[in-house]
Amino acid sequence: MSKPLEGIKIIDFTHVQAGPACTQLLAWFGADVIKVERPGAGDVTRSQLRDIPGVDALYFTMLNSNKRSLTLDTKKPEGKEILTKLIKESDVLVENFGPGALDRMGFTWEHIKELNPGMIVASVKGFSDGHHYEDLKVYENVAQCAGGAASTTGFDDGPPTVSAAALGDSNTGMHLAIGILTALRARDVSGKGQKVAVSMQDSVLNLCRVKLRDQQRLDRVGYLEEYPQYPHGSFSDVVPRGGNAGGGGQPGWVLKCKGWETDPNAYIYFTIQGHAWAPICKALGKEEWIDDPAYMTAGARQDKIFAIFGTIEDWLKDKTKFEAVDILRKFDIPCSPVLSMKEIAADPSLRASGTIAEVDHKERGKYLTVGSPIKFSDMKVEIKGSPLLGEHTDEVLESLGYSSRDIAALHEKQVV
Ligand code: CAO
Repeated sequence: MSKPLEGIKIIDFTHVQAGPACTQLLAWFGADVIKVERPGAGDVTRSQLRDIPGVDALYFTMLNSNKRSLTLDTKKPEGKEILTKLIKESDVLVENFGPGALDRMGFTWEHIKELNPGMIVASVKGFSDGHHYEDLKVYENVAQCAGGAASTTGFDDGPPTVSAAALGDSNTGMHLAIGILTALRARDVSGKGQKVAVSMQDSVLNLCRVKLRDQQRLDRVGYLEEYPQYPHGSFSDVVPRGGNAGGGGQPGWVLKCKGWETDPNAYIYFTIQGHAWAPICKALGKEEWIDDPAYMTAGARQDKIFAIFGTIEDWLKDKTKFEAVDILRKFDIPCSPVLSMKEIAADPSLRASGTIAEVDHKERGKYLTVGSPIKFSDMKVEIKGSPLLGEHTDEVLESLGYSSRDIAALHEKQVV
C-alpha cells in the first residue's frame, strides 16, 4: 500500500526528543527520513538511560523508527559538500540544534534557499526568533516553566510542577509536523519553499490557553468558580494551581478506590457533568439528591463539592477502579481508571489499535513503542525498528553518485 508522504525526502538534523518526534511521525506516513548524525557518537539519546549495555537506548529507538541513518560530519568540507548535494535533492530539512548552530555550520536559510528554492527548513527552538530569551538552549521542563504549564500545575500548597507529558518536546514536534505539511501544501501551489519555525514555549502555551482565559476572568471578577479555592479559599491576582480540578465547566477530581492504601494508582477520575446529575445520583444510590434544591444545580453543589466527592469515595470503598468504571459507564458518566504504565503496556485495546506497538530491533530484539495516535481509513501505519548508527550511510552516498572508492576514503577520513 503506498503512503501519502512517499516521495517526500527529509534531511533529519534533529536530536533528543522535540525534533525526532516530528520526523518520526512524517516517516510513519511514508516520507524518506534520513537522520544525519555525527560519526562515532550519533544522537545523544542512543546512549542515554541505556537498559542494555552497548545497545541503542529505548529513548532513541522509540523516537526514531522508520528512519534511515547517515553519519556525516557537517563541519568538515567534504561533509558540507555531501550535505549540499542532499539539500539540492530534498524537500525538507528539519533541525532542533541550539540557537545559531545551523548558521555557524554555514547553512543559513538564505544559502539553503539558493541551493534549493523549493526547500522547506523547519526548526524547533526554545523561544521564538526575536524573543528576549532567543539565545537560550531549552529542554522539556524549561519549556513547561516558560509556557505557563508549571505555574498552573500541581496543588495550591506545593511548588510549580511539571507534567510527565512531553508538552515541551513531543508536543512541539507535533506542531512542527503540522507546519511542515502546511508548507508542503503551500509549495504545491507556489513552487516555493519557506522557513517554518516553532518554539517550545509557544507550543506549551498553545496547550495552556485555558489558563490565559482564566487569568483574564480572574482579572475581571477576582475568583474562578471551578477551582478548589472557590468558595472557601482565597485567590491572589494570578491563576492558582488547581490540583485535579476539571478545567472546564464540569467539576471533577481524582477519587480513591478499593486498595488505594497500597496501590498508588487505585483511583478513578470522576466528572460531575451538569446534565448527568440524575444518573450520578442513581449510580450512587442517592436518589434523594436529584430534586433536592441544595444539590440539584451546579451552583447549589459548588460550596459542598468536596463533601460530594467524599460521598462518592465512600461508594468507591469496596470497588476496584475497573469495577467502578464498569458501573459508572452504564450511567453515561465521564470517568476513567487512573492507569499505570504497566497497565497501559498490557492493554489489549491499545495493542489491537496499534497505539502500543511491538517492534523488532536488530540488536535489542523486541520492544514496545507508542504507535501512531492518528488512525486513517486508507492507511495502516506500520512501525519499523530504528536504524543503527550509520546503517544507511553507504547507500545514501551511492544514491548521491559516490563510488565505493570515494565512500571508503570518506570513512577513512571520518567524514562519515
Ligand atoms: N556534524 C558536525 N557537527 C554537528 C553535527 C554533525 N552531524 N550535528 C550537530 N553538530 C554540532 C552543531 O553544529 C553544534 O555546534 P556549534 O555549537 O559548535 O555550532 C553542536 O553540535 C552542538 O549542538 P547543540 O547546541 O544543538 O547541542 P547541545 O547538546 O549543546 O544542546 C539542546 C542540546 C537540546 C539544549 C539544544 O540543541 C537546543 O536548545 N535545541 C533547541 C531546543 C530543543 O529542541 N530542545 C529540545 C530537546 S529535547 O528535550
